[in-house]
Amino acid sequence: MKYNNPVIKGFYPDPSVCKVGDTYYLVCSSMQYFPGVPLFESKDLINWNQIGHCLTRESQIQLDKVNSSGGVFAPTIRNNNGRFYMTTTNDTTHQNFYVWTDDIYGEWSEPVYVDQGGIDPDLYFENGKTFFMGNGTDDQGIGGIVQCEIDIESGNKLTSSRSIWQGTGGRFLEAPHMYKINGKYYLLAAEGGTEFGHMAIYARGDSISGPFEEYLYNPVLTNRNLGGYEIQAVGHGDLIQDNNGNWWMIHLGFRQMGQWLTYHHLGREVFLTPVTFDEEGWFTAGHSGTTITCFETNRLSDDVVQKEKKSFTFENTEWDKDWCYLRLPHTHNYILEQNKLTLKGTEITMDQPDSPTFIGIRQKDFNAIISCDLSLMHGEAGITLYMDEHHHYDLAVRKDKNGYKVLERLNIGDIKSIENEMDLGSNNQATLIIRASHDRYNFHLYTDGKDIHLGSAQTKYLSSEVAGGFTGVIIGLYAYGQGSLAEFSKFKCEYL
Ligand code: 6LW
Repeated sequence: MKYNNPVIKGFYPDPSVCKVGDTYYLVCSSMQYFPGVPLFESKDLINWNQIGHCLTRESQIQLDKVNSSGGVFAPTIRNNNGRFYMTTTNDTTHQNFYVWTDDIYGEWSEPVYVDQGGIDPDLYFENGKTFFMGNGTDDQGIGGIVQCEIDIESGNKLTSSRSIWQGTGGRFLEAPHMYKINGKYYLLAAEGGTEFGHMAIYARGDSISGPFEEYLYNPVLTNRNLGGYEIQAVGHGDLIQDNNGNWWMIHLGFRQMGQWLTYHHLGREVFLTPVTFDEEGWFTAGHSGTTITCFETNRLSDDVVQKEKKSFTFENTEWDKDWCYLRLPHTHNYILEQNKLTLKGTEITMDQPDSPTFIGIRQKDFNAIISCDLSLMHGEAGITLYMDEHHHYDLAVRKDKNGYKVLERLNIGDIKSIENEMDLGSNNQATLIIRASHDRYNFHLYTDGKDIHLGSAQTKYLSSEVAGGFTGVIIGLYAYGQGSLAEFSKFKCEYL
């Protein structure tokens, strides 16, 4: 059968995967968004269903006023003796911690902190021992992949932190994961940075603490030399073995906007690449060490069909799974109903690293029609295409002393400009429509039976290459201004 990459589209970076019985579980990082760490399950590695989040309570994650692309960094999910563990970093507070649950559909524990610095923590369980590993600097000040043994009940370190591998010399050695396969310890990691130079590398050894022998042909997986190719930045992966004994890598990558448009605005996404071991126990990945859009494989049974949800509405999404808030939401400003959303604005704007009244769903593909009916009582409300506080495009209705108007506002770095506006008179209702393509957003208003084109803006100014950071565009519904009140209905995001 054939399957297409990415297997999870939109801003779902830094994936980690584990398998229990015949079910796979996957987590991603979530930065400044709440709830933190989206959690998915799958029976076949290509169809992933979001079942919740690991960090759903304020007591588990401190996101109040964290910087954009701060907060929750790369997680690892593992299962030991029936208990799930998810470990991650709050990069803003520089804390490494894990949470656990015995019920994957239920709540996760309070955080257990580990006193080892760095990012991208991994947990490895063996013979009653737990090893904690990340990238950073060890107790002697030596950088690299750093490991210690911990007490899994308390998170206390049982040994000092020791640097066990320095990688292959590429910049930003990160994302380490440990596996024991046929008696050898494999250490998988990433180098090159999470941008166009990204790659996956590995080494193996006879002891969990090294020394490790590097794979001769590293990087084992990278698209860094594929100029003009849609899929870029592959790296940061986790290995998983399927029911038939085949190995795969779940890893991040992104889709650039166009052949010669080296920008990406949909965030880092989840890819699946086959991995093959040779007789000596070294493995290769993908199509000659690259990840491609369509893999033809006999590893998945022919009756597995890759499904893709193309239409997202209030009615067919769940507020606590598909939608997210910025940082620490003021929940009393949101009334979430099955087919309606009511928002109350505050003085907090979307231009601040704070928690404006905002609830969003990831943009998952280039071509889309996003529409929503809006009824505004006071203030301002609308749809925003949100990358960060300095990079967002807003299509809004605003009330001022002369009545209501609809406006298109672009925020690109220090340029904040209302590009187009149109009076609605005393009409406080509008259908807002955004038509998205790979390189443009077009802003429309539907009123009095007419589709009015307000204006258009380039997608590239919302890309990571312009805005910086590690997130992707979120389609946000927002209200702004003390006393603002708005009702949203008939939301639809349809991918073409
Ligand atoms: C993450 C690092 C990375 O911690 O991006 O792709 C960082 N790799 O490993 C932020 O998501």
